[in-house]
Amino acid sequence: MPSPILYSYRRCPYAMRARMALKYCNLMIEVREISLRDKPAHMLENSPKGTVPVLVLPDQQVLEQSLDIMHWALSQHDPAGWVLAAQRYNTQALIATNDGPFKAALDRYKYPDRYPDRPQADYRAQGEVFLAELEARLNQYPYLFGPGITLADIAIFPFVRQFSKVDSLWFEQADYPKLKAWLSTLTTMPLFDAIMHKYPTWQPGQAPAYL
Ligand SMILES: N[C@@H](CCC(=O)N[C@@H](CS)C(=O)NCC(=O)O)C(=O)O
Repeated sequence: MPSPILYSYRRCPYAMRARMALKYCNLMIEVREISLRDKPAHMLENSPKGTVPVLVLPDQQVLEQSLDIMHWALSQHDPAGWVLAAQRYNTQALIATNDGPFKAALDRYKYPDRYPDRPQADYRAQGEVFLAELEARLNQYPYLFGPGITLADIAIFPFVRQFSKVDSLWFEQADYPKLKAWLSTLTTMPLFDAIMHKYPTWQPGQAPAYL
């Protein structure tokens, strides 16, 4: 049986969360690293909206939202119970805040030239509303919804990581001790290291590379 095919972009936080779940569930997944400026025809045929990640299953079903890919992966195999834990809590609202207002602030903070209406520090302050919410949660437990990782931690940390890297000197001195410890735990997991492997940009006809 052929493997599912993942169109991915290494530095995209949506693709990172999908790769984390796919690697964790331990299936053979073909990874096709793309260039955002030159998207493969096969990817666009399957998902004309042109964002990554996209997962094409052997039965031709196409999953084109990172959260759908995570849920599909965890429905295949979820050894540490990321979904079960997530189902007990209202993780959806926190993920929606991440993907909505926090992501909007992150884009503006990261690319202030594209959003000249306000100074960069205002965008950072907008993002900090979410960081403070996470810090308050992490004051109670090491992960966002308790003592163990849930899908929400994996869905959110790539975006916080990106925020932390916009101005790492600022982040280092910022007063979010629990958030920093959480981010450090997640980014030093062997799983994260594995999904950040560098693949050359995929070309049609190339021998498959696997996650
Ligand atoms: N809602 C989508 C968002 C994915 C997304 O926006 N990915 C960005 C890269 S981080 C992308 O592919 N943008 C298209 C482009 O830049 O051409 C998901 O969750 O998968």
